[in-house]
Amino acid sequence: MVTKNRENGVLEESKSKIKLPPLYKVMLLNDDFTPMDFVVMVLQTFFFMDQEKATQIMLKIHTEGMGVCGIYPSDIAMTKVQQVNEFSRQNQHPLMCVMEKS
Ligand code: TYC
Repeated sequence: MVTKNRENGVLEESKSKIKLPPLYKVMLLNDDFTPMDFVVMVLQTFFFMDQEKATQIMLKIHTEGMGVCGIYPSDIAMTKVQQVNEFSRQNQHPLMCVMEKS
């Protein structure tokens, strides 16, 4: 972008001032009780993964303790967290979905 320097009025090339929105990782935490097929279904339903990808991510969470399901702007990330946690509670599972600044 070309802007005028405040001090000397000279036109200068400067970095773009356009700010990208902050992004958040939406993650699932492992627990000992939620069935694996429920987690796979959550990943397919709320994060639009196919069966293979969902199974791969579920197993990663199961072995490593947590895993990233997607990266979104804050309002979308908050909605995903709310929807997944509400859905898990409705189905009597302790599955936890959380978000963290990316
Ligand atoms: N650990 C669970 C089990 O053995 C499966 C599981 C995977 C639970 C991922 C939560 O985010 C999770 N049934």
